[in-house]
Amino acid sequence: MSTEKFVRFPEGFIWGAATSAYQIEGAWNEDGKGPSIWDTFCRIPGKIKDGDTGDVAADHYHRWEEDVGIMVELGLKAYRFSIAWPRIFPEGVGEVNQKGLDFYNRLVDKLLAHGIEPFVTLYHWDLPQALQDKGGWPNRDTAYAFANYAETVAKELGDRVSSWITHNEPFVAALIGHFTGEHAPGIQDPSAAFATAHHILLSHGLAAQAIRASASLKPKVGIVLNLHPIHPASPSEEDKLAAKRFDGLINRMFLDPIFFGKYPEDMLELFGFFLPEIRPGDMDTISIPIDFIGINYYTRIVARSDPEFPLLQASQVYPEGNEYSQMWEIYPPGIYETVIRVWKDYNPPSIFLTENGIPVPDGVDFDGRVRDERRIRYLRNHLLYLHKAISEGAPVKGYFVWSLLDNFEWAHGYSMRFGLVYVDYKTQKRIIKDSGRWYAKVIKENGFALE
Ligand code: GCO
Repeated sequence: MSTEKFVRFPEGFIWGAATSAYQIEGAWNEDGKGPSIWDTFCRIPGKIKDGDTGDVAADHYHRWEEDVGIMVELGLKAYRFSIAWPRIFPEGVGEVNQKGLDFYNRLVDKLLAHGIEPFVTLYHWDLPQALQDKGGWPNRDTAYAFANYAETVAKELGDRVSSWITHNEPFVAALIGHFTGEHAPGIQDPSAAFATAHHILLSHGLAAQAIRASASLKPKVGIVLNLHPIHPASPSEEDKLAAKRFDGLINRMFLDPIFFGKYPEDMLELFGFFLPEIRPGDMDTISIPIDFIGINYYTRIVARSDPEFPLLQASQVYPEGNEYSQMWEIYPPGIYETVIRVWKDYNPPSIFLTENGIPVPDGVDFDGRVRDERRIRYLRNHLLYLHKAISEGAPVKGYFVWSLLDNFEWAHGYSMRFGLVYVDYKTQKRIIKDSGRWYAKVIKENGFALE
């Protein structure tokens, strides 16, 4: 008799993988595409490791058919990808570039032909440079330009696509793009960062309205946030306050306006003066009911009081003895903590885990295989905790691995590999890693056996 326990997911659970346009497409100036802020940023010396750019990336713009073939081989039920705004509107607004739309038309048709559900992200950080030249996200007009772009895409794809994500990780676009400056457009100004946060949130609400008004298939609209459990480094009151502040800035600053139509009081006290003008109606637009929330979960944050640290007077610590990847602490219970918290505090109609994954310095073995056992362990342990949240009732409908392919990891360039599929950047050859084979089996069996 087998004593094996099987971790079974709910019937119809949506197993997917995710990518984003700038990280995989390449073809940065083909078929009428305009430059994005990432095209510009990558050309500033010192911004990206080894001077890498997304000019070619994983060449997905040319290899998309092969890539869909790989998705079929893995048995994916869904594929989350983003649309490059500057392919559709090279100038951000104005004339539509039909060739750009056609690329995504072909991709969507092919996915559907194979029964793979497209989850479309409208903004994964590649703002048209032309809009940056007019002030970018700190300029309120960008929110209306985004709604116009969302409407155009929803009219074109909305007869076949039903799952729409307005934004990916507004916290990162706002704070890392405009406060730390490690991401495009590389600005270091707290007012620009909070103006970006507010205008992105506003544009989310405007885009949700535009999608619902223009798509012919009944759309499901959501937004993707990067969320972290925040733990105090010690039980001291100071460190608890530090954790509360981190939680405020990273989590509540985005969750509260979306679900409650207001910014958290403690954050307004700390940063209120950095916010731009909030016009009557803005908070209602931002809190328009959504169909799902997307959670990107990678790691937790351990916080301690740190008077030297700008904005928060709190900083992150990395406790010794814990397990780390090339980028972050590995903390599988955090996926459970995050899902339960979002469910209990915000009660969304449904939840998708829209990203989860790990960078591993993968290499190809002599026999052509990529044995990324560490990634398998990471995914398996996180899925175990996700399963626990689901079995307690959390309405999690699907899970997407970040990422389908190794790709351009922003300021880290090509030095971080997140893929289920290895990409040899010299030849663009793809190899399904052991984790990809493992994930295919999980999808097929709708779960996995616990050894
Ligand atoms: C993000 C982005 C991805 C990253 C991934 C790994 O969540 O930051 O959506 O583009 O590549 O998270 O850092």
